[in-house]
Amino acid sequence: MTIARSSLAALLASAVFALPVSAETLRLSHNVGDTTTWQKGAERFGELLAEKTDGAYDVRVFPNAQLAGGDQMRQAEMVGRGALDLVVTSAINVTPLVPEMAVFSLPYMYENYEQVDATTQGDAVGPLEDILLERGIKVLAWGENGFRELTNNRRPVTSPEDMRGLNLRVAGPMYIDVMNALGANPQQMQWSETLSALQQGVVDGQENPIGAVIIPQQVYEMQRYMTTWHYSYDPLFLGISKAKWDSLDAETQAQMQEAATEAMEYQREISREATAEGVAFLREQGMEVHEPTSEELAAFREATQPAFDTWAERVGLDLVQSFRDAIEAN
Ligand code: X2X
Repeated sequence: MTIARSSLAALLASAVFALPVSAETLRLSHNVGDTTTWQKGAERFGELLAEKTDGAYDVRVFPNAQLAGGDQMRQAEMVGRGALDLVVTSAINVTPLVPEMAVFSLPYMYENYEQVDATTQGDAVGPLEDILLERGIKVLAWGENGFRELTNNRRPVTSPEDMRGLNLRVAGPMYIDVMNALGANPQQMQWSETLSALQQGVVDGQENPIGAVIIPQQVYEMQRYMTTWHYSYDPLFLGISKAKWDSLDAETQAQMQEAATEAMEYQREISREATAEGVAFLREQGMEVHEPTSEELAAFREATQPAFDTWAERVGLDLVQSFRDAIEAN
């Protein structure tokens, strides 16, 4: 009896010790749907973090900016003051808080992915990471929304003249100026409201990256024409609230950093793959896709130059130059 009882106690004790320490769940907010590469990158981060910390941490992903009441620009500010642990969002959404973040998306800043990587995967982003840290956001890694392409329901767009009078949904303030320079009628709107606005014809069109957003969010079901004009590039970043980061021990920080780097590398890869296969897929779905010639691209670049100049001033000419230097050194 006594023996049985003590072995039962031993059994119970070992069972208790065998249970994993209960995990701390971190909340991660992003502002597009759960079918996107943003979601997949965020989920991959959670898996890797759980793996590397032996289950001490896991991540719950909340799409569609639902933790910020659907307001995609509010997420960064919430992470900054510690109201959210983690965010995956695009640079555009941070421009109200940190105008310098518009540097990536200046019209025709980049021609290709090599130029992009020369900045986002190198030292050029250092000053931006410093500014974000001052605002309470520690950047862990850079991912990719992508080159933003135009879709609309009115007509094929092959020149700046075709843009005149198009009612376009845009994500942020810089794109208002860019679209005005092209003679379109831009309107800032949450992404969470855009799909229904397109469906109901409230706006004629929008612009977003093919692999990360247009295909997974089935924009092709509401839009007939696309122009792959690569007019603006938009990176993502995975960031953590500085307060939360500072509360972690050095080992956990290193594990989290690794998880973030690997997850955003994966996220960039799947976004680029989906984009590369995307135009053929969109044509199969019935979209009419125009891939501009270099002369046509030059016309768009020239027409958007005034918006570039205005926003280069706002961003800071030194920062713009440092990006150009990094691109050229590549
Ligand atoms: O709102 C958009 O267009 C999106 C999803 O690309 C951004 O978050 C900037």
